Amino acid sequence: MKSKVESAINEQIRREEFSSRLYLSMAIWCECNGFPGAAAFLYRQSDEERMHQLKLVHYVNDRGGKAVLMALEQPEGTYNSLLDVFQKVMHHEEYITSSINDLYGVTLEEKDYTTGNFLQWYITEQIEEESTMRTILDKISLVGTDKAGMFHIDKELDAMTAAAAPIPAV
Ligand code: OFO
Repeated sequence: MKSKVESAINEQIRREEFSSRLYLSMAIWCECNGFPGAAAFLYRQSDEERMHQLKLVHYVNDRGGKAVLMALEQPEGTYNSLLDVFQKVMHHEEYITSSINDLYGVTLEEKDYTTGNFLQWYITEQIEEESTMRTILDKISLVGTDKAGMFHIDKELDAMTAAAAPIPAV
């Protein structure tokens, strides 16, 4: 594996690991602030990000490179509201999408089409995740500060999480 591709993947491993910690931190805030459904959703999302990280780790190692873990910044632990949480989730997912696109760009520059092909999974995953997060964010924005509406959304997030397919082992 070319070193430029290897280090770009290692950067992405760091981002996915940070995503997992960020969503874990958000889940903790939700759990402590009366949103058990949102907490369940974000705990699961944190696990998903860990799976995204591991998938990259195995890929680099299987292709003759070496996955490297890097230092991570401390994720934000305090949020103003559930709206604030999901606005930040959305913003973060948009950032991840653009980082995956940049990584894909590196594989094209380096003519590493095998890795480019592997990254298609992440490109598709980002489309799905952005769409899910946008739907949740729209609903939260719609209810504003209405407590009954917020309660209902939290229940919906709980049901959504319970119905979600198990996270595949990688
Ligand atoms: Fe949606 O963040 Fe991982 O890839």
